[in-house]
Amino acid sequence: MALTLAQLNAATAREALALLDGLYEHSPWIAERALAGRPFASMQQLQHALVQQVTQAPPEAQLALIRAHPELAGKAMVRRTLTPESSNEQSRAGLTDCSPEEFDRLQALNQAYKDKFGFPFILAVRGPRGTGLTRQQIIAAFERRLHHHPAFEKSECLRNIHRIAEIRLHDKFGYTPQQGHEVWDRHESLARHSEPGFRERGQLTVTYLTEAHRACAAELQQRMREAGCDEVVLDAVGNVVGRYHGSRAGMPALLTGSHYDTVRNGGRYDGRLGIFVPLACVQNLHAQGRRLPYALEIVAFAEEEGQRFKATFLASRALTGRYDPEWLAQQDAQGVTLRQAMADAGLDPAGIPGLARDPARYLGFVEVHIEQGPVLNELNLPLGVVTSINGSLRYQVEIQGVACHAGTTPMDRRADAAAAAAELLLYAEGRARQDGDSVATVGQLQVPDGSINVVPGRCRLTLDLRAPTDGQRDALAADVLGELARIAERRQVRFEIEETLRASAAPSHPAWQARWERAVHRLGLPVHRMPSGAGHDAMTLHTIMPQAMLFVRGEHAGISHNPLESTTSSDMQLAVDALQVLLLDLAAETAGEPAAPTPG
Ligand code: HGY
Ligand code: MN
Ligand code: MN
Repeated sequence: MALTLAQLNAATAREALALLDGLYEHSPWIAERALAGRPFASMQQLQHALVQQVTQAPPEAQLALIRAHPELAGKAMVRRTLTPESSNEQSRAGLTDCSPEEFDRLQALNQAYKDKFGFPFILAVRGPRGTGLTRQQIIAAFERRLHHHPAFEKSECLRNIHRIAEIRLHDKFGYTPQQGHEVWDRHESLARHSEPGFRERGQLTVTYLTEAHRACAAELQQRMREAGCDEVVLDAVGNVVGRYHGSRAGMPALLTGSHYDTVRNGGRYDGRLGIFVPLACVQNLHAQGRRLPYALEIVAFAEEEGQRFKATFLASRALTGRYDPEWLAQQDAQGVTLRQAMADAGLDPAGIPGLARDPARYLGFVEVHIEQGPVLNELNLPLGVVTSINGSLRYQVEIQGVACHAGTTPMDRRADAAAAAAELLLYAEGRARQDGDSVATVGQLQVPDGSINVVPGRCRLTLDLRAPTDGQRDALAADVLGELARIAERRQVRFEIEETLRASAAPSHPAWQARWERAVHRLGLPVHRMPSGAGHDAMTLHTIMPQAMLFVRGEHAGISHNPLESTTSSDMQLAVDALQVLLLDLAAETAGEPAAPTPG
């Protein structure tokens, strides 16, 4: 019989503790202390209370908790002395069916891990989808984490312990994050489309208007129709736009969405989560035959990452009327122009001006996105509310020195383009550090046609400079570009520089930020407000309409632009729930009903 919140809140302390038995391996003290916070308004609130007990516990108690766990495929499994929960989890992950090689590998990893860290390796083997990791994935995680710093690894073990407890709590409440599972699965399906050279290696790369990109567009159109969108179109720049009509004709619509292109060898959730979460909300409304008073327009933006062509955010800029026709002449690495790529994809640039949205016809823009950073992961919070998106500047630089013999040219006679670039890189790194919250990155650095025995005559590099305000961003850029000139003078090299992106910092609109805060609060979760270091389509829409974003926790310290990018179907479900609350609250507001109070 599934546990209910009412039952848990009404039980005696002893009964309640028994109802939560086994959540944390051999560690009832956590539930016992958390239960002092009853009554709980939601399972998420209970879960956060449990997490807080561990977070606030002294280090030795945290270590004891970790050490209370069995090894994976370890002695306890062999002797069948695992707790019922661990036995269930390890058997579901196939750890009871290891091949001799796998079993030996796991024993060796267990030993090496314990020798290095002094506690057992903890992994939520039910995985981010809750259905279980494969043995290969478990061994790969084991091998990867063996290289971590001890302090980080201890935190990673605690995060996995909380994930194990979360799944066990779901089991006790008979709770299934069903839409979270479906959203998770849709990411897996869309990730099947990847470009040659990456696909064969199991890597995800989808850049603007490639065949893989067009396959994604086709799948997204199908997903939008399946969800119940009344209109689905592929627009002139390749955006997939789904519209779920409202009940009040002529009322401004709510715009939402995110991008479906990726960086090279990127993650599966960057951008795409902000498409599938609102689609899940449309699916709910459609299944209930329910209409919001306003239309909901979901845009799967075709290009945000600026990978194939220099132009970045070009898809959302088309919607804000800031598409620059000169971009059409830009060429990709194979010399294909953007215009040609559009023609090959059957897209007509003549249709682009018509994509500009009239802000008067929209209430605003909301975007759901993975955090792409460590904050929520470290706080053990599934959701965060964005306060502002950092402003950014991007440049392409070519430094020209003199190619000459590596063996005969004395060190004081060189105009070494790569050495100049290296000096600039280190300066930019140090200068950004000075601000504390600025960032500077040289993401691409190459010596075209270089040779091992030739002093580099040319060096190409990119600069990505960001800061919470435009003023701070511009000061950083002025110093970095000034240093480039000084380095060039000193080293007798020349340089050409092209600004390829200038995106202003985008503070969240207070009313829309408050809507997200109310939604997160309504789920019984703490409201954590935070800036976005990453750029998003929301910063483009910001130029013509109010916007605010919701962040979803990433696994693996929130790593992103990396195949390790991950989030759980449980957190995806909470993002769907939060957006659902925002949509229904907005419907009530637009119908003249008072909004719920904004949390502190
Ligand atoms: O680079 C960014 O911040 C975004 O992922 N395009
Ligand atoms: Mn990205
Ligand atoms: Mn993104």
